Amino acid sequence: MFNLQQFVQELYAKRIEDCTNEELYYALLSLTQRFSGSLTTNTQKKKVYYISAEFLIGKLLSNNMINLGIYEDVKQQLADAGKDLIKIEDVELEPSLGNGGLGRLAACFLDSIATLGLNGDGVGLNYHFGLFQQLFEDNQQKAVPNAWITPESWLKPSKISYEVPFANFTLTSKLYDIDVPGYKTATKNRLRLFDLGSVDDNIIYDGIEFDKQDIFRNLTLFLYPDDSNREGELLRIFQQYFMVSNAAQLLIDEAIAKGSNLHDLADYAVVQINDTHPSLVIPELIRLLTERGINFDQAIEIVSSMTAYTNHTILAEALEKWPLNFLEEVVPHLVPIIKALDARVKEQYPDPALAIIDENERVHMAHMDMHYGFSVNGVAALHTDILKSSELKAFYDIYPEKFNNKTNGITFRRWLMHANPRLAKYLDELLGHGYHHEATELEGFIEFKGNADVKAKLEDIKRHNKRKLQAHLEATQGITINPDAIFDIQIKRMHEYKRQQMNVLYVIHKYLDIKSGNIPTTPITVFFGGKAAPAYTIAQDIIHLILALSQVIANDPAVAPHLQLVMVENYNVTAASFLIPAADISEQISLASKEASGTGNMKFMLNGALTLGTDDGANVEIHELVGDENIYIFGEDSQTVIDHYANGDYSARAFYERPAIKPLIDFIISEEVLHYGNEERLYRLHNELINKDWFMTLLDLEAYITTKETMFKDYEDRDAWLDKVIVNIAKAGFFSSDRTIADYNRDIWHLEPAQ
Ligand code: 26Q
Repeated sequence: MFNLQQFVQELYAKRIEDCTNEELYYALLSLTQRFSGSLTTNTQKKKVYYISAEFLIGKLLSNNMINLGIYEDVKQQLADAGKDLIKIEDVELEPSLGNGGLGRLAACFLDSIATLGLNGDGVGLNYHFGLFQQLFEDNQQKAVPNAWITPESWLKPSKISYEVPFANFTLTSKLYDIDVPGYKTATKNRLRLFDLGSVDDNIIYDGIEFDKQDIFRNLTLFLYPDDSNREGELLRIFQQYFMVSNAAQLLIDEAIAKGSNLHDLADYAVVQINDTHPSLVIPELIRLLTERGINFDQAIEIVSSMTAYTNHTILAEALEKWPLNFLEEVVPHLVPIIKALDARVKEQYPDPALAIIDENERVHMAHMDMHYGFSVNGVAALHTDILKSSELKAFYDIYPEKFNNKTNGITFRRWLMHANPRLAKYLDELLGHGYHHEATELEGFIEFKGNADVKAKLEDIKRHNKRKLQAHLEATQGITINPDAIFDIQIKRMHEYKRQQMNVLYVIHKYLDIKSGNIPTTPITVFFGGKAAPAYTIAQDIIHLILALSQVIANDPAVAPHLQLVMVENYNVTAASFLIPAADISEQISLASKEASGTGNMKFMLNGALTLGTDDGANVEIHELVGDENIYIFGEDSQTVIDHYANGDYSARAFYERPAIKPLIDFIISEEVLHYGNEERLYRLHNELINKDWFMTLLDLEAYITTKETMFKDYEDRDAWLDKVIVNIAKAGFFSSDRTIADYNRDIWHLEPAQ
């Protein structure tokens, strides 16, 4: 038993009772760092370098204390002194070093790599500002800079520094490390974030605008606030090259230190390329090896045997294709290498679909990865199948052995133990601790189907979590919610393919239905949370509609007691950990074929929410695991959707004309909504839905409404509903990122675990 009182006494010469939450946060930061400092770093010969432009790690205090095995103890000792850990956690600024799923996945993976005792570091950039902070003003999103670095933080400066050559200058990097302790392991790994000393926040003006050309001062200033729409491409290339050149130099140095002669580099290092953002690591490694005396052919062979690529999307606009002349402007020394790689491909495969450099002189980063890496994986079974059968079919035809699926996962340390401690504790009581290390042991929970005591306890826990969310929203946003309502939650980046707009149309349907006298048995609260890329106009319009509509409803006394619409401000990892445990309904309603996997779906299921979703991404696997009875699936399947795109035969207008749909769409530009809204935004969205609707909202709208109504009806049968909840929790074990990482290691990395 560790004595926190004594630690605090030595630090501040006073008792816990007399400390502010801020003082206690810094005490716990220092305590946690002391504990993780005593772990040894993994030293196995071969190491995975998980290179990623994003690591959405979120706040680290509690997560690290859980992994170090001191969380319960510290929480109790604080409580004994009248202090609430939740309030202390408030002091920590969230490192939002990612946009969404891809970045959060990287963070879960680091936790699991360390937990499995594998030798593997994350490598990325030390952005001074994470994803912008979202404010709502005049019912619109406003983006402001989101600082997270404080004088005392998790970042530890290292002595490591590299020279990174660009066309007209060379930059000198500086490496910072963040410790990554595994769950109750004796070893740790690191997140290695490269920075540039000359970066300067004085170049920021007007929100998150800054001078995009001043590379010395802006290189690591901001994470790109961009989820598939982009701007400032040159800066993006500067960032990517800076990241991968540092990573490549680091891995070569570490391998040499362990005895590599570079010809055997693949015995020391394997690189996982997280989407195409780090793809320049391939030509960079080839360049560095040839500089060190290895001939070009051999360098290609070595690099090809140690690089593996993960694809996270089939959206064409998100696949990076850099103009060759941009690369010439930023990294001219890589261009001859890329051209040579392309020439070899063209010689062997004349099919233009396989080229690295296309006829418009654009460099297809994913093509380079597939030709010159040894593994290509999708992130859920359906996604990998679609890659093989359509999006990347030309590559699958020539390299079938490279393709493999790795269904995503989530770390249960953060998304169960930390976010939902009551549920975790209850599962411990019923099942023991085995599932902490082997998550599929949660299956044992199935035995408790039909058990009235267990169901009563689950109701209790959900209610407690709703109250926790209630307090959080009251404190952060001044919003009052009803903890007796059904909580229906859609939280994720704002994007048309995710179809938040379809959910809003349901809310309009429900609003009109209540007005016509159909009062729901239990009040319904629909929550949204999500940021929109600043350049993504329609996504901003959808946020605007949600905010305006929430005012229409709140100000209508006939409806407000029965229906509430809440748009959570600044949705981030911290908000997610309050929202997910409180949910009854998990909205996973993307247009089938478009959501590569989704990982929120897994978090909700684990926390006892039932999924309302399309057969898309990992929903398909959730569906298979829990069975038809325990999930609410609706809508056209992925093949039908793919055919609609191929035939160009979807007509939004034809659906709009249907009597069940027209009044819902037209309500967007009704007097009621316009009273709180902006005419330009609302008319633009209205027009988009009728005349374009690229992501086919209206195709599934009627099925969605029907299925959601069924769900609300089923909610009333508490007994049957809670049986479904039990099945969902019991089957969630498959989605532990420990399983995903074990799969990556078995099929791709082949690392030895620590002894
Ligand atoms: C690209 C070019 C220029 C600037 C930015 C970008 C960019 C940035 C972020 C492109 C894509 C992203 C993020 C993608 C992402 O989060 N994809 C999600 O990955 C999850 C983990 O695999 C999946 O679960 C989601 O389905 C997928 O949407």
